[in-house]
Amino acid sequence: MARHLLLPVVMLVISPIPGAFQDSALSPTQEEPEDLDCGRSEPSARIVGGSDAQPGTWPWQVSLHHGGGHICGGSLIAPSWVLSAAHCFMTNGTLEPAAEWSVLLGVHSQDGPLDGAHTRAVAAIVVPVNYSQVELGADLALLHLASPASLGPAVRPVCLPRASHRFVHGTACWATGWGDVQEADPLPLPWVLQEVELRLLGEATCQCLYSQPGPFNLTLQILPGMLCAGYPEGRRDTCQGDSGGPLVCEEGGRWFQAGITSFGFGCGRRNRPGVFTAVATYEAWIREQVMGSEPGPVFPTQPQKPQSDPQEPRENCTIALPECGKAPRPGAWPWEAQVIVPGSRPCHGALVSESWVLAPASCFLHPSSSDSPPRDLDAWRVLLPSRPRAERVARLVQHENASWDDASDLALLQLRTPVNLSAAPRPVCLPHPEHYFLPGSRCRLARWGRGEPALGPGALLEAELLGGWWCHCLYGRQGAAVPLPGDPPHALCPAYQEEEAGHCWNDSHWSLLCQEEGTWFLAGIRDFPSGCLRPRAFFPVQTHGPWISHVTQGAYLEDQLTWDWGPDGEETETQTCPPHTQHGACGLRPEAAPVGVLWPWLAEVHVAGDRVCTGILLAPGWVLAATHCVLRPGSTTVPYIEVYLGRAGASPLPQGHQMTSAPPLLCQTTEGSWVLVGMAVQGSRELFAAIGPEEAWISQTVGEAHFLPSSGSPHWPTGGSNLCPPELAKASGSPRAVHFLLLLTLLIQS
Ligand code: 4AZ
Repeated sequence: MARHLLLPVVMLVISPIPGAFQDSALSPTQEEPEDLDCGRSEPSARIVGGSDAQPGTWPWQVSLHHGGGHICGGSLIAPSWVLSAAHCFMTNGTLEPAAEWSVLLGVHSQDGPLDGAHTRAVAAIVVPVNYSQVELGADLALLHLASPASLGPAVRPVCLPRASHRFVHGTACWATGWGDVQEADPLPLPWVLQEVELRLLGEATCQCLYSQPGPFNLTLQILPGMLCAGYPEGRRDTCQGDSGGPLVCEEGGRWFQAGITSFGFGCGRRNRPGVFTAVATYEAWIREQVMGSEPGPVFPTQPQKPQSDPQEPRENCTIALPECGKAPRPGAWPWEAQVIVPGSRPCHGALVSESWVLAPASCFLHPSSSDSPPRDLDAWRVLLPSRPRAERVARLVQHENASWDDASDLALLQLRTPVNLSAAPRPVCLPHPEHYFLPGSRCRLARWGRGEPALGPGALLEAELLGGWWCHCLYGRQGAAVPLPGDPPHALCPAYQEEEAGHCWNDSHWSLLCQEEGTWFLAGIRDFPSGCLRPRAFFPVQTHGPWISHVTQGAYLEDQLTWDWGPDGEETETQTCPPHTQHGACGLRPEAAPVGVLWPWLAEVHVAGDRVCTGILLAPGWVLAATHCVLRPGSTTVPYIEVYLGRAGASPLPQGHQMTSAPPLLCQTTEGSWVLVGMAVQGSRELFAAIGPEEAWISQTVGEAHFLPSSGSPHWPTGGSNLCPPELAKASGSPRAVHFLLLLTLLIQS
């Protein structure tokens, strides 16, 4: 991977590519004198999804060091020449000094003493003049060694293909390197060279895959001089640190270097195979650079020319679909796992790969010894859908912050025997850290952890995701910056219908599943301890994607599938959160309000079964309404009153009812909070009684009512204080009667 250093250029050559895209002057059948053998390795027996190579299998593989560490791979093509990728040596369009690089040859494990390996200094680095960035091709470089390598069983050159050489697509070839084993997951000690078998993909197939919108909705143009290798379903691939290394294919008992690891979108992602520099295309350029060097690289004639042209125009274009997150119907979750620990109730988790189940760590933490879980895993069992017998557990890995951070209350359980994935069991998809679940996404709650669910039957558990700004500000701090779409959020807020019940369940046992294009993602776990604050917020799972991938080496992290960001997606300015009360941000209006609720503090006050007037929610227990609406003229007895929250304006009033009072007057502050400034005078839609003069009375009666400071908000009429009704949005709540106390005022009497 290119590093970001800007260094002076010393002894570097940039050279043109003569006839880069055409055949060389040598005819393909013409045999050259071969004073050097190539492409032979000891018969024997990361790269993503690879395994340890045997020493001596890939004797041309070299490691390029800079600043004391491995940066890129390369291949020995002649005693004094190494082939690699241009992007390894370029920073901001400038080549780095050759003197800063060294080449390690004959190395297997890069840990400890490098037995049998030797190092060479680099005399010069040559890069094609037309190289600018990896996506535009010509990503190759030649390193001239200061002194020739000592050839032996562990150090031998690879054969190079002529421009006329045809590699048949579908051929199984091998990529090698010391690169990351997954995105952002370095090869662990002892840094043994990794190998992975990759299939060559025809240009049309590769272009078809890269034309599918992928991460960030991007597509890529595959250019002449590039070749692709891998699988539509991903999972086996090269990754950062493998760049510059070889992709080799065996023909007639010798290994030919078909490609140089160049780039890709991420590593091992679906429909995003690795992109390599097609070495054959650059035969002439390579010959030109090494001219006069003896012995030079060897370009043997292709042993057996394929019968038909493998680059024929018609190739099949089969894109891979997600292998995770498919459910026959909502609620029938094929990843539902129950972990049975003797002596306690089952703990609900989710299958995330063939071998791993994700569940809350709190299920397995002993209350007495909070940080050391019991390790008698022999008796533990995992129940999975459609599996006749319970699975046994081999290992429990807790998140390092599990015991003190609710957002990290996660553990991974490894099954002793991997399960065959089919319709069931099937893993749930996990989001990458940059996933942005769109407001309005269709979600469901699913059981999570131990204990009885606080909600009723499954039908009630449908949920819709609310806007990130609104959710963040409701739970975040006043003035806190709101994460932009694509930055990991701190909370995910689904709006869903709860049972009719006066209680607020505090320690719920739910996870949040969200759907994109029919594929379910585990988006959130355990809601925030939020009392009665609505909507509820879940801890996002996406921040844990790298940890889950690292532990499981194969959990199904899936790219975002819907990208219709709408106006939110265009937002690039940092926004800050409005003022807060003890109940959350006040005066916040949900952007994508479900069921048409625009003003979450508006209440319907139903009086004695016939009249309806507008109320304003000031605090969890208090609604402000106009006296004329509530009391009959001359009467002092309070009639029977019901207050409906979360539906004002969204649903029609019951038959025979009519709204008796006009809506209140709200003004928005510069920070975005809405402030109640007036209540409509009886019979008028234009005249309002100011709230300001009643501040003392309201604040004495309703301790928790939140008043904004009267200065600094030039947006509303002066003459009164500025009352901000706390946001207690029961934004999606079912219409239901709440028998809260009414704050009945004599505020508005004509
Ligand atoms: C890199 O950053 C890199 N999956 C190399 C190869 C691939 C992606 C990234 C292909 O060097």
